[in-house]
Amino acid sequence: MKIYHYSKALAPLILIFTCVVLASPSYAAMHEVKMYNKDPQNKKNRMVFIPRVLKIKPGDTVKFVSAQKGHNTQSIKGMIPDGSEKWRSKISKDFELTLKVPGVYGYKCTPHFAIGMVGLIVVEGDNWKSNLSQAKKARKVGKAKKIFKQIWAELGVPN
Ligand SMILES: [Cu+2]
Repeated sequence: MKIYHYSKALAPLILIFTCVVLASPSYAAMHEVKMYNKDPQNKKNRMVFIPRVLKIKPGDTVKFVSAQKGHNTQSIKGMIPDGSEKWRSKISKDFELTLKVPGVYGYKCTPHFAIGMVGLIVVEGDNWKSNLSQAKKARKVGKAKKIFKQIWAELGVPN
């Protein structure tokens, strides 16, 4: 029987594949950052990314969810590590981003940068602080300056 021979030939391969998957030390995780006009937990918090600070492992994916319309995510110039790629998503669309290089990644909502709609992703690793001082020096506008001061304090690396 052909089918029998076919599955018999595949069985070792399937076994090997299963072992490799199970033996992997960790799966790349998926995280969510939601984009809101108003924070559902605190209505006074307007135009926000929730969570504002997110720590992930190298290779993890962040999904920016357009929970309320009118927002996007864009890396801030000078606020991502060397060897990583800048990004800019479309307004009111979900967007997935996979980050591999340890470091801090500052980002903004393009239309709401000046009113402080910013966030930070930390990709953990021994050298995650490698671009920290550069990120702190990068140009920020309006209320984003104040929000990043809060973010550095939250991270335990105040100015
Ligand atoms: Cu926005």
